[in-house]
Amino acid sequence: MQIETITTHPYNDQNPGTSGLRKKVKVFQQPGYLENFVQSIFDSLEDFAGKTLVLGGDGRYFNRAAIQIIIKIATANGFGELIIGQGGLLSTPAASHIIRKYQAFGGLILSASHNPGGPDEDFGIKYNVGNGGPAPEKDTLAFYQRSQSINSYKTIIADDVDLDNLGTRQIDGLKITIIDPVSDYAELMQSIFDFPLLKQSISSKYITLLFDAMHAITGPYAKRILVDMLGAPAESVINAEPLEDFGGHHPDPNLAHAHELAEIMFSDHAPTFGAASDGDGDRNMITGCQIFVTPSDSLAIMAANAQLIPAYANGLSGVARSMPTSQAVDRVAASYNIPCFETPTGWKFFGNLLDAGKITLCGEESFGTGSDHVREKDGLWAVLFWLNLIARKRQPVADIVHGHWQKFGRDIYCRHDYEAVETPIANAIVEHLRSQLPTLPNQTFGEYTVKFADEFCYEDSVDGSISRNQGIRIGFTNGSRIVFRLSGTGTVGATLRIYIERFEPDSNRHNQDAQEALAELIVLAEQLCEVKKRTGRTGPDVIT
Ligand code: VG1
Ligand code: CO
Repeated sequence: MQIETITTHPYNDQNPGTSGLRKKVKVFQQPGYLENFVQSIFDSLEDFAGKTLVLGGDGRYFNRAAIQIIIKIATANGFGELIIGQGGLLSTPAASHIIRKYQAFGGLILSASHNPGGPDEDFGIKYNVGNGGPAPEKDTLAFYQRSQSINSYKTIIADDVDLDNLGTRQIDGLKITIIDPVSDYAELMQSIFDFPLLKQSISSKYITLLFDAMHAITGPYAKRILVDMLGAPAESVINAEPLEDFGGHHPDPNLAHAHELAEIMFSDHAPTFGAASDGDGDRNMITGCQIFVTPSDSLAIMAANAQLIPAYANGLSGVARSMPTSQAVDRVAASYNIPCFETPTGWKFFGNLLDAGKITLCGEESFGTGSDHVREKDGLWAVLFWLNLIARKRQPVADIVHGHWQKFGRDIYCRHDYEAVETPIANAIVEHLRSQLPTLPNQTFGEYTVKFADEFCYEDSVDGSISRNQGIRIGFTNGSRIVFRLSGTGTVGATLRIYIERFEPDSNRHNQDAQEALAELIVLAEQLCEVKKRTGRTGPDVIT
């Protein structure tokens, strides 16, 4: 094997965000850019010589080229085996499972998730550790610090590796195994859910379904599991072919971007169940005939009914949600007398709690739910969970949701995103909010009195690590909240996210439109942060 050391110069912008390093493809294509970041990761890790690295991505533009580059750098740095998804493909949850199942040292996942793809769009890379989960903050900080002083990377001179033929081959002492990206994951799903019941419910047409893969990674997974294994008709999976540019759309499963699915689910020929997933397969959107389930409600409903699912029949050890996620799951945890943790945004904060067995289920308002079966959020798992619930409860989605609200009350919830705001303006908004924190408590705005106003600081109960500045929270005496934070996944300017919620115990008022029910808090949020005034915009770019 001929190892080469290539001289390079550092780039100053390789600080991973909420979920890895995400930049425009053109940024990643700069000489040495990807190479520097990968070498910085390897330079920050210890004791991996001869060990296994898992490699795969969501198939977006630059995926294949990046994989070839990484194979060579990983080889030169001394890994002993690479496990790669066929065609360079692995969904994020499948990659997490494969790292765990084959006891790999770690993995590199290539994705910018729900961000658009193509030569002028986004690319991303993140490192997952041996538990299958995203590298914790101390690691991502080390990667960034190393990237600021890196001056060379190691690679080998070799031909590109054939990514398309399954099997194991030896290249200069290195073992490369190309695996089917779906098989191990499908087997895992079969071990969690009641496949015979699902098959029966689908073949009897009690459940009719539509899954929108959004031309992203879950197409092959959904076809194998929903169609081949569970017997759903082939046309149940739409936009099933992964495309490098996701067909020109945002592979973001919400009502705005999964509009093809949304239109059908709110039409008079809607199936009983509809769902979508994102670019890398870790997000999920759940809908039923004429109803959209907010991700926060979905998490709460899953927690409340988990015992109906074979893998969770013995109950949950605890649950967790990210801070901006609604408090719906907290009510379930309180009523079941199990712990509920509040973590910062991003899946990396759930890893320790899952590893320590403190939680079984967790989720985020951003269309993410998962459990201890992997260490990432998992889109198709959530879909199968809901299908299994419908089949067991023999109730349509709308009845399940309304029944849940009746029992626990409804946490009416929405998120407003102002995208690509000029960074100095966004920073000034945050500063402006920060400056008000000391004087907000006890102030009254209409029917809302501020109970607390702070910047969320998280102390990990397992390793004691502290993460500061994780979003601005304003809580009211009646349990309502407004949360503000800047996105850590965007690639253009800054995105301001405003999360708004209000608890409605009265079941006569559960069927309100969220925007109407939250109107007063929405006005108050603007009064506090002045995003419209400061940007000259008239409203948010995306409402979820
Ligand atoms: C967003 C979501 C966050 C999620 C993250 C990664 O981050 O808000 O909840 O964990 O995306 O999801 P941010 O920093 O932009 O708010 V994915 O599907 O992009 O891996
Ligand atoms: Co994703």
